[in-house]
Amino acid sequence: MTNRSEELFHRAQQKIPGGVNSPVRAFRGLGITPPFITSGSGSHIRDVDGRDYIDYVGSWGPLIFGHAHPKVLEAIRRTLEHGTSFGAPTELELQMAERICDMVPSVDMVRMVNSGTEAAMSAVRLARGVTGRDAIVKFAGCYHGHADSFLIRAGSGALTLGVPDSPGVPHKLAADTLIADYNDLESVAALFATHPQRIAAAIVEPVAGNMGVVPPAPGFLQGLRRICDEHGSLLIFDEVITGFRLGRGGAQERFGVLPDLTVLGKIVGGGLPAAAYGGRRDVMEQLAPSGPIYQAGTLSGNPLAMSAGMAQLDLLEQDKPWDRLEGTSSRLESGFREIINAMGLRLAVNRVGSMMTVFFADPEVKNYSDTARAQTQRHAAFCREMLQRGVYLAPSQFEALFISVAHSEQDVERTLEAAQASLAKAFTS
Ligand code: KE4
Repeated sequence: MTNRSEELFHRAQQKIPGGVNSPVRAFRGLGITPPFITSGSGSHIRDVDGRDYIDYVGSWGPLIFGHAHPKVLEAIRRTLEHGTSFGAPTELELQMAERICDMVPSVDMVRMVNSGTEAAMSAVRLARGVTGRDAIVKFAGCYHGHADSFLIRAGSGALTLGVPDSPGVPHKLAADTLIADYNDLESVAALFATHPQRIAAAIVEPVAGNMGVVPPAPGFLQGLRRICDEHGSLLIFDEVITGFRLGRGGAQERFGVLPDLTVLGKIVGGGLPAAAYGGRRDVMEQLAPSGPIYQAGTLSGNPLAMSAGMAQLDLLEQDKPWDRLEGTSSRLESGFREIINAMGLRLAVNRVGSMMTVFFADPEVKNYSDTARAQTQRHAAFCREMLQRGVYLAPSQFEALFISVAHSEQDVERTLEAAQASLAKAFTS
């Protein structure tokens, strides 16, 4: 039986590479046609064939209050009445800047851009410009978007596609990206010792989300801070996922480590294209037009995106939902652990706040090499079974699932029922 998603996907592949505008959406890891989605409401999405799913992708993290929150939609509608974009300063983007600086502990000044990639790329250029150094340190399995300097053993889609180094990245540029191992301070110290005075910055996901969720080991982030200080390098936290999700001030507040620059995205745009980078005033003021380091963007600070993002940040400030998110997320985690133990399976469940991954690997996954042992085919079978049962998970072992304020106890119980049956199928077929 062909369904409408299959028809649309067949057509899409004629006009869009792989039929998608971002690789992971193609469900290559699952080997099935991706459902084409027509609508979302709260914790649910609906596909073109009318099937309903409990959604744990949430547009890959932005929708911490779920789909189509009335206050977000209303904010966009209100702004829409006056136009869509001016390419000029607006009070809305000033309000967003003031709010980000108020919420994120290390951010004194901030610049809006349109994607996490653009924010991370710009933060790295700023670090290089300020320090006069070319090299950066990133971590195997961490993903900071698709800018050339990052697609070296990247996480997320690149990891899933098994393409650790993307064609098209100039080898000369790749040579300035030094790869360390997450949670391994010795590997970081060794790079700094080998490349004295060359490293502009270390960029890290303070909680890794793109190799699946891998929490920072105790002292890891503090160690990065110390090493960067010792070598006159900047520390960049990529909080595109963790910002505003792990608490009002994100991972830097939760773990008590202040970076020099912070990259933000996803939640800050409320589901519209917006991202940001910010940090120390003395560094940020080096950006044009106040300084010599150039970065620009036609739609940076777009009024509609600012309205959606501010509406979601307002909801966070009013509802302060992080304890509630912790309750829902810990129930999901403990439910998975109970099922896994009852079935005698050796799977790992990694969770920090409302970001979680069930690894089809040994019971402990603490770094990139641990994730590489995951049984991706069994994970894929599990996700296919969950989809059949109306639960929409990231179609890759190397992604996080996101719990939103909209996920109900009923959603969690239904998810756990589906997981019990899906795990049984994945481990018997
Ligand atoms: P975007 O350019 O996709 O807006 O952001 C890049 C980015 C930067 N930093 C972190 C920590 C990120 O997780 C991301 C993007 N995340 C992926 C999913 N893990 C986006 C999904 C996709 O590529 O379609």
